[in-house]
Amino acid sequence: MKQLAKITLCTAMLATVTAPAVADEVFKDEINARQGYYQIIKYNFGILGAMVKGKKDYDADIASTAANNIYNLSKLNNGMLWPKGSDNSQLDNTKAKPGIWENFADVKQKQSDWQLAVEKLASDAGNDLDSLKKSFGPVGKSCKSCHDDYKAK
Ligand code: ASC
Repeated sequence: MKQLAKITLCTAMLATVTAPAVADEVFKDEINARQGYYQIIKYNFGILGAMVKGKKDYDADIASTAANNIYNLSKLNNGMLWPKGSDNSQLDNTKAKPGIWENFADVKQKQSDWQLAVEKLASDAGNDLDSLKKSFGPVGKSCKSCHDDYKAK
């Protein structure tokens, strides 16, 4: 019995040592959820981008809906989707860099800047194409500033 207990303990310890293979599974729900979140933002932002670039006719209702969708999404509390260690130095299924957790104050600042830009976009997008164009650029720039620093290519 003692021998069995030892074997069991050793097996458990070995499982802990080889845990990185399991890590992908540990944060899978969080990573899937945050990627889905950004996909919905991208879908809505893409509609606005097509209007801004003249690839799609400007439609005030659609523009307003898309911008307000992004605004509402910007208000989600997504803190639970960013567990420490769910980065691309540990995992293959994410482009999130470890710097996110090392410079968290900067990330939060960038997020709140983005929210402000999105709020303006939501109030302007349905007015006319010129208003949409003016407010669209700063949101794209804000997205990019975080991606440049914290999202792998
Ligand atoms: C998009 C998209 C982004 C941002 C960014 C803006 O449409 O998918 O990540 O705009 O490229 O610069």
